[in-house]
Amino acid sequence: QWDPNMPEDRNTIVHLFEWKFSDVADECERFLQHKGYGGVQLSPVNENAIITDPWRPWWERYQPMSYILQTRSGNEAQFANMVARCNAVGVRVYIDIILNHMTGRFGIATGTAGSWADTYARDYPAVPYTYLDFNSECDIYDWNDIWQIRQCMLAGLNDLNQRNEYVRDRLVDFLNTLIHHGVAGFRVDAAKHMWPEDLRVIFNRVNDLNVNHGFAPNTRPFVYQEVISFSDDEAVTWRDYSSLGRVTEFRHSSDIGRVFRGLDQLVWLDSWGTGWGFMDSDYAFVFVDNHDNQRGHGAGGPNILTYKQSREYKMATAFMLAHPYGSTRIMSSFAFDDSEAGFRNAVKGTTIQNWWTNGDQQIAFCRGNRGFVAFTNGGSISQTMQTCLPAGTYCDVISGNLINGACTGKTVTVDSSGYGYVVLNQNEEDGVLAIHVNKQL
Ligand code: QV4
Ligand code: CA
Repeated sequence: QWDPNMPEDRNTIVHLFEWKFSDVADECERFLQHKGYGGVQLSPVNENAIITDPWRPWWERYQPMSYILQTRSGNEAQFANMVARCNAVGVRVYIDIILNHMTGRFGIATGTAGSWADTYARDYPAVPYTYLDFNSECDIYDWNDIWQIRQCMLAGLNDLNQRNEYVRDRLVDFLNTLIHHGVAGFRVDAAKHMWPEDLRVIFNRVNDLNVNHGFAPNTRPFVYQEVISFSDDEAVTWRDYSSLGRVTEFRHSSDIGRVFRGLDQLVWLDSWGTGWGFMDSDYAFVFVDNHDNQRGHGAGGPNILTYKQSREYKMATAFMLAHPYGSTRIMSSFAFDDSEAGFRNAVKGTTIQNWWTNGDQQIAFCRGNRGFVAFTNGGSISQTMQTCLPAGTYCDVISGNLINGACTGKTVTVDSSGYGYVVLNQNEEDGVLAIHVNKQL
């Protein structure tokens, strides 16, 4: 389904890439609940092959050995404890699930739970899977050929056959174990490489979310599928998967990078979303960068912004969270700052109003009568603007925060007609100003 199953006043997932379960639980309790985040995405939690050349790379976690919950992040007991602690403070847990394949092919493999596999023979006794459970031993060389994309080996990884009832049962059992422990949904790795009709059967068979973890009866897991596609002319597009759940919108990642790198003008952001050729907002799962394109893997190329371009990255993240388009995720490498997520929670359910632009690199807009945000990617802003907010003095959550009733950053005083004097100098640390009803002096 398309709803992330978060508490009413929350949204936005934080990807805690490769974090240990005990650290995740601490983070939920100490920071994430207070900063208004709705959930965490974790790296794959089932046993993976131990890769030693190169030594223990991050991507070994994308080479499953079995569905035993034991990885560098912790074991099943630690997993169960973490999910319970996060749910108890209203932070939902989403798991990166690899249904498409098992390991690469390099002879005998040992896993993080001590399991053994013969990767050439495609023998995984810990599941168990044998060669009968896999598709052909072909490589994907033609990315316009749907059959190759789905039935051959992505990056040389042994490709599971999800049409096979035995395989379906193993995958459903795995997902049900995660649901039993209280997860709220799944990031579906390499969804593009599986037939949507097979995924439909698998998702339809998994249990409802666990009511003992605070989910309403009959709640279905949130599903967001990794499908990389930049044009609706490609062999596989978001349309093939949107009836199953949300789909990653990689054009959002690439285009937001272009814009805040200054390769495009902010003025064009008035049609952000379907106006830029993106999929419908209700199906879109969006982010500025992901764990792949942050590392030069996957898609997006040189446009992608990461924490290394800190000013542009922060502005792009602020824009993504200030804009109503899609369901959002940020990376844990992004400095944890409650400002933008608090803004998104405050304006949840409102639309964009009073779009303002100087015609070039400056924009501002209201989110209903609950929030107002201004951006500059060139030149200073210093003028009276319609903020749509009730009269009062508001604390800019970008340059500071409201602490014990005092604002540590800039303030904006709004009159009874909603107008306020907005100052945003081009030499400020962040080219953003954001005020909302929950941060009024
Ligand atoms: C190598 C050769 C192959 C050869 C193979 C033989 O390159 O040509 O056939 O050996 O065994 C690693 C290595 C890769 C190696 C492969 C198999 O990088 O060189 O192949 O293992 O041993 C992550 C990494 C990959 C990594 C993989 C498994 O990004 O580099 O591969 O984990 O460890 C497409 C897809 C999209 C995918 C994206 C990266 O449409 O679905 O590529 N994204 C997801 C994840 C990503 C993950 C995978 C899919 C695979 O987001 O993190 O790949 O689970 O766009
Ligand atoms: Ca496949």
